[in-house]
Amino acid sequence: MKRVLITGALGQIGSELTERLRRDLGVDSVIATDIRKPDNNPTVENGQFETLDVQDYDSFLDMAKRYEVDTIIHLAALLSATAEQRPAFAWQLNMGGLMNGLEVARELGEGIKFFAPSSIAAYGPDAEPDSTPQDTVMHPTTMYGVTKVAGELLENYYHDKYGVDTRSVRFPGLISYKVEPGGGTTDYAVDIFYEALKNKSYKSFIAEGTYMDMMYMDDAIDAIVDLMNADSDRLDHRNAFNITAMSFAPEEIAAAIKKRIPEFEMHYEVDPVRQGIAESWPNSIDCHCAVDEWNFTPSYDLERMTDEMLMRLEKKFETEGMVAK
Ligand code: VAH
Repeated sequence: MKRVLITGALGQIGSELTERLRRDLGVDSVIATDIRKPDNNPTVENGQFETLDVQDYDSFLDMAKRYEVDTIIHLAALLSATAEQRPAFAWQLNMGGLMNGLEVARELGEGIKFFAPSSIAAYGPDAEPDSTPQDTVMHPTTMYGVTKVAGELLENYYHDKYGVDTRSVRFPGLISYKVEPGGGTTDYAVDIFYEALKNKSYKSFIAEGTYMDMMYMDDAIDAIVDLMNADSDRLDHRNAFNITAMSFAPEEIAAAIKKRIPEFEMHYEVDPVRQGIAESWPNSIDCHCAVDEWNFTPSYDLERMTDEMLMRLEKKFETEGMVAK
């Protein structure tokens, strides 16, 4: 990767990936884009930033050519819960944006690297729920999951037919402190930290006993960079590799927080829509292909992540003047 265009750069993943690539490649080698250009935002202020609607193919192609990029990292998409509320728009944005990105990569010529994330949401309720295999039935029952399976197939098509160097991972739920996620089913595992510090209690919209794969954001960013730098010839499952760092249920992350904040109380007010989405996903996935093909090695487990999140959020609250009770 020498010059990278990132879409959805203001999002939970995009903001941290932009910061990392600016550090690794240099500020002038990263073009961060998103649909809007907010004031006082580090992703906008700390390097090259342009507004881009990924549904506008001509603007997408013009920007990629103008900056002479060799890599496109396409993150602009709706997440699971929002997509379930607006399925038609989710298909239009998630698939229209992805198609435009792949067409831009094809137009730029052979060997352009292209990353767009898939998700554990690509699986459905008829897949083996525990240690779900890399290669198995993919019958998602959410619009988000349908766009993820279709996206994997599209990325493989553009690799096989046009030589676009497409690569992807099936992300689990991602936990971070810098930019809050929006519209996801796994967002409870981020919200709980904010509420634990602000109110010493949390009302979970996901029920006890609901296991989902999760990962701390530092491991997710490392995974994207490692995959994009991996030897292309080793990549059999390029779209898309299962990756995960841990699997837990709400009561387990609550217990980890309670060990550090004894007065913390966990309550439940289950959201049937997001609970239904969560129940259609695996409890845990098998990621040996990522380990074998590009040495995937996460470093945060539940305990280490809990320490990190509480420490980082306490500092964030202090600098932003938020009250941690
Ligand atoms: C979501 N955070 O909840 C995303 C992710 C595996 C979950 O795709 O929609």
